[in-house]
Amino acid sequence: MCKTCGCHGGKIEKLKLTVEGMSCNHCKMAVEKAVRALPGVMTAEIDLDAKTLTADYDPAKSTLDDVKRAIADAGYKAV
Ligand SMILES: [Cu+2]
Repeated sequence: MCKTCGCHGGKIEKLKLTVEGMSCNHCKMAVEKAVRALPGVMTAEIDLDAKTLTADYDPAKSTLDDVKRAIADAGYKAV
């Protein structure tokens, strides 16, 4: 069983991405909000100093490409 949401389906995976273009706390919030809005994303956390995003997500609901696209749509670049 999934500890995060209590559901029985899906396998939650972790992803780590470098995000370029963030310079302040507002950028951090914007990227986190965009990624969290995706279906299947449980958590999204930005480390502004390291420029990294870590997230727990269900790859059956959103793919890595979906996450990258959401970041791009918010105005930043995932590498
Ligand atoms: Cu900013």
